[in-house]
Amino acid sequence: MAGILKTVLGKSKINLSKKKFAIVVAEWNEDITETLYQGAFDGLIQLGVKRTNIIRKNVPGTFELTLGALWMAEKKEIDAVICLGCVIQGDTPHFDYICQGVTYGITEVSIKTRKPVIFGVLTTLNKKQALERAGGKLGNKGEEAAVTAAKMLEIKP
Ligand code: DLZ
Repeated sequence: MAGILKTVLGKSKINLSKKKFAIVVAEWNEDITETLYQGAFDGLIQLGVKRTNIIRKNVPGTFELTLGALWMAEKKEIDAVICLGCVIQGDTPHFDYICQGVTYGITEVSIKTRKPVIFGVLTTLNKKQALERAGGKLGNKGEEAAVTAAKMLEIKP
């Protein structure tokens, strides 16, 4: 178990057994985003979330995470949304547009719906950096996203 999850499990007071989470997953760079999904899913389970209270929604690419997140966050029964994607820099400025679009988009969904919408998007210069953050030497950012979602529900007024 990763350090961050252990720390949260040790301190957390919130009972997550009745909380419902949506995980929105981009299909671009699928090998990476599947690992992020596994990290987020396993993290939520270890934090006490019921398997049946985790709803997965796939979208084509990271750019579409915004609308996928909005669809999920607008559902009354969903308490928090986790967005997972991986954008790897190429030869054109496409990377910047996708990253900027999804960053603003997810922020807006969160503010509009007043629900935690977590930014679990890797924005890396190459595949090696992505692999390091998807179950590699730098942990699994999907698991960190799950912890962040749980923390936000804990501090929600
Ligand atoms: C087009 C595109 C490119 C070039 N690179 C990525 C990427 O690295 N990661 C990712 O998640 N999506 C990429 N996409 C697809 C866009 O997110 C989006 O699906 C398309 O531009 C269609 O709106």
